[in-house]
Amino acid sequence: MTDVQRSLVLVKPDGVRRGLSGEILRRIEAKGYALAAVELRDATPELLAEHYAEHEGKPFYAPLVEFMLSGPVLAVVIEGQRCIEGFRSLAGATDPTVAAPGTIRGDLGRDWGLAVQQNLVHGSDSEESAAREIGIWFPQL
Ligand code: DAT
Ligand code: MG
Repeated sequence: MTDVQRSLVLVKPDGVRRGLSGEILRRIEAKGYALAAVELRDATPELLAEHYAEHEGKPFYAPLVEFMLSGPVLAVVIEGQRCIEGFRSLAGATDPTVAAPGTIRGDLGRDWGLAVQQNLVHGSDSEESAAREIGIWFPQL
């Protein structure tokens, strides 16, 4: 039995724009996770419709997709022991205002008047989501 997992991480357009890609990768590597793939990408509406399918129809869906199209994202596949849960813990709560200090969103996330979607990172939330999302962003893996 092994708990080695892969997870899809995205540094969202706010993180790339603010020059935080390196800091976010540093935290991932410092935690002990390996980088299996890293690519600066422009998302597309089609790709985001797949990626955020679970949120379709929610009030924040359209602004979320628009934000994700506002600039390049850094798409990353990480690998390590229980890294799905582990990265969620590194990222912190969805809303940067309440994300704990020590987390990516808590330390680096802005909360002055910006919408919740500008929370720097995405991380898969289950093994099923990770497999699905890695297939969307890195079909060759
Ligand atoms: P997470 O990114 O923590 O997994 P999620 O999957 O529930 O959060 O939502 C996906 C993204 O959508 C999230 O990173 C930011 C945005 N979002 C979620 N809830 C929101 C809300 N109530 N208002 C605005 N944006 C929201
Ligand atoms: Mg999510």
